[in-house]
Amino acid sequence: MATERHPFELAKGTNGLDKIILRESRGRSAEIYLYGSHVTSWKNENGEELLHLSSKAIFKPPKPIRGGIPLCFPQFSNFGTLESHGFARNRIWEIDASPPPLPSNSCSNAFVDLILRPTEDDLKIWPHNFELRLRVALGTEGELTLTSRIRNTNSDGKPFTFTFAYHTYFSVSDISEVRVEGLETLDYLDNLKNRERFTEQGDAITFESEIDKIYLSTPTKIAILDHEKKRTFVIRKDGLADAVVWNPWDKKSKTISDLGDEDYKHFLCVEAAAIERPITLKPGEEWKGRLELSAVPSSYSSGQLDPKKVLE
Ligand code: TA6
Repeated sequence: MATERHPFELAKGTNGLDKIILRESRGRSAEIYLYGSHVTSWKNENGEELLHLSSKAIFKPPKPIRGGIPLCFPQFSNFGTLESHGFARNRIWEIDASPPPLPSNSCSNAFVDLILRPTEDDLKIWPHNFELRLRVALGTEGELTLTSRIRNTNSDGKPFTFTFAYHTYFSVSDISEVRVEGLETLDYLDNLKNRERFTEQGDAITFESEIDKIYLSTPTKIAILDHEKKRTFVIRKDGLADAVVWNPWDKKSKTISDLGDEDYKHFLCVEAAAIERPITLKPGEEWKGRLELSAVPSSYSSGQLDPKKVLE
Protein backbone atom coordinates (compact mmCIF):
# COMPACT_ATOMS: atom_id res chain seq x y z
CA MET A 1 0.00 0.00 0.00
CA ALA A 2 3.03 2.31 0.31
CA THR A 3 2.64 3.95 -3.06
CA GLU A 4 2.79 7.58 -4.01
CA ARG A 5 -0.95 7.78 -3.41
CA HIS A 6 -0.75 5.98 -0.07
CA PRO A 7 2.59 6.75 1.57
CA PHE A 8 1.88 4.31 4.40
CA GLU A 9 1.13 0.65 5.11
CA LEU A 10 -1.98 -0.61 6.84
CA ALA A 11 -1.48 -3.61 9.16
CA LYS A 12 -2.98 -5.44 12.11
CA GLY A 13 -1.47 -4.64 15.48
CA THR A 14 -1.93 -6.02 18.99
CA ASN A 15 -5.37 -7.59 19.57
CA GLY A 16 -6.15 -7.16 15.88
CA LEU A 17 -6.38 -3.38 16.11
CA ASP A 18 -5.64 -1.54 12.87
CA LYS A 19 -2.36 0.29 12.66
CA ILE A 20 -0.50 2.38 10.12
CA ILE A 21 3.20 1.88 9.48
CA LEU A 22 5.32 4.69 8.06
CA ARG A 23 8.70 3.74 6.63
CA GLU A 24 11.54 5.93 5.52
CA SER A 25 14.20 4.72 3.08
CA ARG A 26 16.99 4.40 5.67
CA GLY A 27 15.01 1.99 7.83
CA ARG A 28 13.39 4.50 10.13
CA SER A 29 9.75 3.84 10.96
CA ALA A 30 6.72 4.92 12.95
CA GLU A 31 3.50 3.15 13.90
CA ILE A 32 0.13 4.72 14.57
CA TYR A 33 -2.96 2.92 15.85
CA LEU A 34 -6.32 4.08 14.49
CA TYR A 35 -7.44 3.56 18.08
CA GLY A 36 -6.72 7.01 19.53
CA SER A 37 -4.66 8.02 16.48
CA HIS A 38 -1.99 6.92 18.89
CA VAL A 39 1.67 6.84 17.84
CA THR A 40 3.07 3.73 19.55
CA SER A 41 6.47 3.47 17.90
CA TRP A 42 9.14 5.71 16.38
CA LYS A 43 12.39 4.02 15.41
CA ASN A 44 15.68 5.39 14.16
CA GLU A 45 17.87 4.00 11.38
CA ASN A 46 19.38 1.42 13.79
CA GLY A 47 15.95 0.11 14.67
CA GLU A 48 16.15 1.63 18.17
CA GLU A 49 12.81 2.56 19.73
CA LEU A 50 12.65 6.24 20.66
CA LEU A 51 9.27 6.22 22.41
CA HIS A 52 8.39 4.30 25.54
CA LEU A 53 5.47 1.90 25.42
CA SER A 54 4.43 0.55 28.81
CA SER A 55 5.44 -3.06 29.43
CA LYS A 56 1.83 -3.53 30.59
CA ALA A 57 0.09 -1.49 27.87
CA ILE A 58 -3.44 -2.75 27.23
CA PHE A 59 -4.57 -2.58 23.63
CA LYS A 60 -8.23 -2.93 24.47
CA PRO A 61 -10.79 -0.15 24.04
CA PRO A 62 -11.93 1.79 26.01
CA LYS A 63 -8.64 1.78 27.98
CA PRO A 64 -6.22 4.25 26.35
CA ILE A 65 -2.86 2.84 25.29
CA ARG A 66 -0.19 3.59 27.92
CA GLY A 67 2.96 5.05 26.33
CA GLY A 68 3.87 6.39 22.90
CA ILE A 69 1.99 9.61 22.12
CA PRO A 70 -1.56 9.78 23.48
CA LEU A 71 -3.54 12.82 22.26
CA CYS A 72 -5.38 14.74 24.96
CA PHE A 73 -8.49 16.43 23.54
CA PRO A 74 -10.85 18.18 24.24
CA GLN A 75 -9.53 18.29 27.79
CA PHE A 76 -6.13 17.97 29.38
CA SER A 77 -6.12 16.00 32.67
CA ASN A 78 -9.10 17.04 34.83
CA PHE A 79 -9.26 20.65 33.60
CA GLY A 80 -13.00 20.21 33.01
CA THR A 81 -15.79 17.74 33.58
CA LEU A 82 -14.85 15.09 31.02
CA GLU A 83 -12.87 11.90 31.66
CA SER A 84 -9.16 12.53 32.30
CA HIS A 85 -7.38 13.76 29.16
CA GLY A 86 -10.62 13.80 27.13
CA PHE A 87 -11.95 11.18 24.75
CA ALA A 88 -9.89 11.51 21.54
CA ARG A 89 -7.36 8.97 22.82
CA ASN A 90 -9.96 6.24 23.14
CA ARG A 91 -11.96 6.62 19.98
CA ILE A 92 -11.39 4.81 16.70
CA TRP A 93 -10.25 7.36 14.12
CA GLU A 94 -10.53 7.13 10.35
CA ILE A 95 -8.01 7.60 7.61
CA ASP A 96 -8.67 11.00 6.02
CA ALA A 97 -8.53 10.41 2.28
CA SER A 98 -8.77 14.04 1.20
CA PRO A 99 -7.48 16.36 3.91
CA PRO A 100 -7.19 20.08 3.21
CA PRO A 101 -3.61 20.78 2.12
CA LEU A 102 -0.86 21.61 4.60
CA PRO A 103 2.10 23.89 3.79
CA SER A 104 4.66 22.02 1.70
CA ASN A 105 7.39 22.17 4.38
CA SER A 106 5.33 19.75 6.44
CA CYS A 107 5.40 17.16 3.65
CA SER A 108 7.44 14.01 3.67
CA ASN A 109 7.44 10.77 1.75
CA ALA A 110 5.89 8.81 4.60
CA PHE A 111 2.81 10.26 6.23
CA VAL A 112 -0.79 9.57 7.08
CA ASP A 113 -3.80 11.81 7.65
CA LEU A 114 -6.36 10.77 10.24
CA ILE A 115 -9.63 12.29 11.31
CA LEU A 116 -11.98 12.17 14.28
CA ARG A 117 -15.55 13.46 14.23
CA PRO A 118 -17.91 13.16 17.20
CA THR A 119 -20.49 10.38 17.37
CA GLU A 120 -24.01 10.91 18.74
CA ASP A 121 -22.76 9.57 22.09
CA ASP A 122 -19.79 11.96 22.08
CA LEU A 123 -22.17 14.86 21.48
CA LYS A 124 -24.04 13.90 24.65
CA ILE A 125 -20.92 14.40 26.78
CA TRP A 126 -19.37 17.29 24.79
CA PRO A 127 -22.09 18.97 22.69
CA HIS A 128 -19.90 20.38 19.94
CA ASN A 129 -19.40 19.36 16.35
CA PHE A 130 -15.74 19.30 15.41
CA GLU A 131 -13.25 17.84 13.00
CA LEU A 132 -9.95 16.84 14.56
CA ARG A 133 -7.36 16.08 11.91
CA LEU A 134 -3.94 14.66 12.62
CA ARG A 135 -1.12 14.30 10.14
CA VAL A 136 1.75 12.10 11.29
CA ALA A 137 4.82 12.43 9.06
CA LEU A 138 8.21 10.77 9.18
CA GLY A 139 10.68 13.20 7.63
CA THR A 140 13.71 12.46 5.52
CA GLU A 141 16.01 13.05 8.52
CA GLY A 142 13.94 10.73 10.70
CA GLU A 143 12.07 13.53 12.44
CA LEU A 144 8.52 12.77 13.49
CA THR A 145 5.98 15.53 12.97
CA LEU A 146 2.45 15.58 14.33
CA THR A 147 0.17 18.32 13.06
CA SER A 148 -3.28 18.62 14.59
CA ARG A 149 -5.99 20.76 13.09
CA ILE A 150 -9.20 21.30 15.00
CA ARG A 151 -12.18 22.93 13.31
CA ASN A 152 -15.45 24.06 14.84
CA THR A 153 -18.20 22.64 12.59
CA ASN A 154 -21.09 23.62 14.86
CA SER A 155 -24.16 24.69 12.90
CA ASP A 156 -25.79 26.29 15.95
CA GLY A 157 -23.44 29.31 15.87
CA LYS A 158 -21.82 28.33 19.18
CA PRO A 159 -18.10 28.60 19.90
CA PHE A 160 -16.30 25.87 21.87
CA THR A 161 -13.28 25.85 24.13
CA PHE A 162 -10.74 23.08 24.64
CA THR A 163 -7.36 22.19 26.09
CA PHE A 164 -4.93 19.90 24.28
CA ALA A 165 -1.68 17.95 24.70
CA TYR A 166 0.64 15.57 22.91
CA HIS A 167 1.40 13.38 25.95
CA THR A 168 4.72 12.05 24.61
CA TYR A 169 6.54 9.25 26.49
CA PHE A 170 10.22 9.53 25.45
CA SER A 171 12.38 6.45 25.92
CA VAL A 172 15.42 7.20 28.09
CA SER A 173 18.26 5.01 29.33
CA ASP A 174 17.93 5.98 32.99
CA ILE A 175 15.68 8.77 34.27
CA SER A 176 18.30 9.71 36.89
CA GLU A 177 20.81 10.48 34.13
CA VAL A 178 18.56 12.71 32.05
CA ARG A 179 18.27 16.49 31.94
CA VAL A 180 15.79 18.80 30.28
CA GLU A 181 16.88 22.17 28.95
CA GLY A 182 14.72 25.06 27.80
CA LEU A 183 12.37 25.25 30.80
CA GLU A 184 14.70 26.69 33.45
CA THR A 185 13.53 29.97 35.09
CA LEU A 186 9.96 29.51 33.81
CA ASP A 187 6.76 29.57 35.86
CA TYR A 188 4.96 26.28 36.37
CA LEU A 189 1.87 24.85 38.05
CA ASP A 190 2.82 21.97 40.35
CA ASN A 191 0.28 19.16 40.08
CA LEU A 192 1.75 17.62 43.23
CA LYS A 193 0.98 20.83 45.17
CA ASN A 194 -2.63 21.62 44.20
CA ARG A 195 -1.46 23.32 40.99
CA GLU A 196 0.14 26.14 42.94
CA ARG A 197 2.28 28.43 40.76
CA PHE A 198 6.08 28.47 41.25
CA THR A 199 9.10 29.68 39.32
CA GLU A 200 11.74 27.13 38.31
CA GLN A 201 15.12 27.89 39.84
CA GLY A 202 18.61 27.09 38.77
CA ASP A 203 19.92 25.03 35.91
CA ALA A 204 18.51 22.39 33.67
CA ILE A 205 15.89 20.10 35.17
CA THR A 206 17.07 16.74 36.51
CA PHE A 207 15.07 13.92 38.10
CA GLU A 208 15.28 12.19 41.45
CA SER A 209 11.61 11.85 42.46
CA GLU A 210 8.07 12.11 41.13
CA ILE A 211 7.44 15.17 38.96
CA ASP A 212 4.19 16.49 37.48
CA LYS A 213 4.55 20.13 36.41
CA ILE A 214 2.86 22.30 33.81
CA TYR A 215 5.44 24.83 32.57
CA LEU A 216 3.76 27.95 31.22
CA SER A 217 4.53 30.04 28.14
CA THR A 218 7.48 27.89 27.18
CA PRO A 219 9.88 28.45 24.27
CA THR A 220 9.26 26.65 20.98
CA LYS A 221 12.31 24.39 21.52
CA ILE A 222 12.99 22.07 24.44
CA ALA A 223 15.75 19.46 24.67
CA ILE A 224 15.99 16.19 26.60
CA LEU A 225 19.61 15.10 27.06
CA ASP A 226 20.30 11.44 27.67
CA HIS A 227 23.98 11.17 28.57
CA GLU A 228 24.11 7.39 28.76
CA LYS A 229 22.52 6.93 25.34
CA LYS A 230 24.50 9.91 23.98
CA ARG A 231 21.25 11.11 22.49
CA THR A 232 19.37 14.40 22.59
CA PHE A 233 15.70 14.68 21.80
CA VAL A 234 14.82 18.06 20.38
CA ILE A 235 11.19 19.07 20.70
CA ARG A 236 9.94 21.86 18.46
CA LYS A 237 6.39 23.06 18.86
CA ASP A 238 4.00 25.64 17.43
CA GLY A 239 0.64 26.73 18.75
CA LEU A 240 1.29 24.93 22.04
CA ALA A 241 2.39 27.40 24.68
CA ASP A 242 2.77 25.03 27.63
CA ALA A 243 4.90 21.97 28.37
CA VAL A 244 4.08 19.29 30.92
CA VAL A 245 6.88 17.26 32.48
CA TRP A 246 5.78 14.01 34.12
CA ASN A 247 7.37 10.97 35.66
CA PRO A 248 5.42 9.03 38.30
CA TRP A 249 8.53 7.49 39.98
CA ASP A 250 8.30 4.25 41.96
CA LYS A 251 5.40 4.72 44.39
CA LYS A 252 2.89 6.31 41.97
CA SER A 253 3.83 3.77 39.28
CA LYS A 254 2.52 0.97 41.48
CA THR A 255 -0.92 2.62 41.50
CA ILE A 256 -1.09 2.69 37.68
CA SER A 257 -2.30 -0.76 36.68
CA ASP A 258 -1.09 -0.65 33.06
CA LEU A 259 2.40 0.62 33.90
CA GLY A 260 5.20 -1.79 34.85
CA ASP A 261 6.77 -1.14 38.28
CA GLU A 262 10.18 -0.45 36.73
CA ASP A 263 8.98 1.40 33.62
CA TYR A 264 9.39 4.84 35.21
CA LYS A 265 13.17 4.45 35.06
CA HIS A 266 13.04 4.34 31.30
CA PHE A 267 10.71 7.12 30.24
CA LEU A 268 10.10 10.81 30.62
CA CYS A 269 6.95 12.56 29.45
CA VAL A 270 7.51 16.03 28.02
CA GLU A 271 4.18 17.13 26.62
CA ALA A 272 3.61 20.03 24.25
CA ALA A 273 0.27 21.43 25.38
CA ALA A 274 -2.26 24.26 25.41
CA ILE A 275 -3.60 24.32 28.97
CA GLU A 276 -3.28 27.64 30.80
CA ARG A 277 -4.98 29.54 28.00
CA PRO A 278 -7.62 27.21 26.54
CA ILE A 279 -8.36 27.60 22.85
CA THR A 280 -11.74 29.00 21.78
CA LEU A 281 -12.99 28.49 18.22
CA LYS A 282 -16.05 30.06 16.64
CA PRO A 283 -17.94 28.06 13.98
CA GLY A 284 -15.76 27.78 10.87
CA GLU A 285 -12.55 28.60 12.74
CA GLU A 286 -9.58 26.26 12.86
CA TRP A 287 -6.67 25.86 15.28
CA LYS A 288 -3.36 24.19 14.48
CA GLY A 289 -0.88 22.66 16.91
CA ARG A 290 2.37 21.22 15.55
CA LEU A 291 4.96 19.04 17.24
CA GLU A 292 8.26 18.03 15.66
CA LEU A 293 10.50 15.52 17.39
CA SER A 294 14.05 14.70 16.41
CA ALA A 295 16.62 12.48 18.06
CA VAL A 296 20.20 13.57 17.45
CA PRO A 297 23.44 12.00 18.64
CA SER A 298 25.16 13.96 21.40
CA SER A 299 28.63 13.44 22.71
CA TYR A 300 28.67 15.74 25.71
CA SER A 301 29.03 14.58 29.27
CA SER A 302 27.37 16.25 32.22
CA GLY A 303 28.50 19.82 32.88
CA GLN A 304 30.05 20.35 29.45
CA LEU A 305 26.94 21.33 27.67
CA ASP A 306 26.21 24.70 26.24
CA PRO A 307 22.40 24.88 26.25
CA LYS A 308 22.43 27.46 23.48
CA LYS A 309 24.07 24.95 21.14
CA VAL A 310 21.33 22.42 21.77
CA LEU A 311 18.50 24.86 21.52
CA GLU A 312 19.62 26.99 18.64
O1 TA6 B 1 0.43 14.78 32.00
C1 TA6 B 1 0.61 14.39 33.30
C2 TA6 B 1 -0.63 13.68 33.79
O2 TA6 B 1 -1.75 14.52 33.66
C3 TA6 B 1 -0.38 13.22 35.22
O3 TA6 B 1 -1.06 13.98 36.18
C4 TA6 B 1 -0.63 11.74 35.20
O4 TA6 B 1 -1.71 11.30 35.85
C5 TA6 B 1 -0.52 11.40 33.72
O5 TA6 B 1 -0.88 12.53 32.99
C6 TA6 B 1 -1.17 10.14 33.17
O6 TA6 B 1 -2.54 10.25 32.99
P1 TA6 B 1 -3.39 9.00 32.52
O7 TA6 B 1 -4.82 9.47 32.47
O8 TA6 B 1 -2.87 8.59 31.17
O9 TA6 B 1 -3.16 7.92 33.54
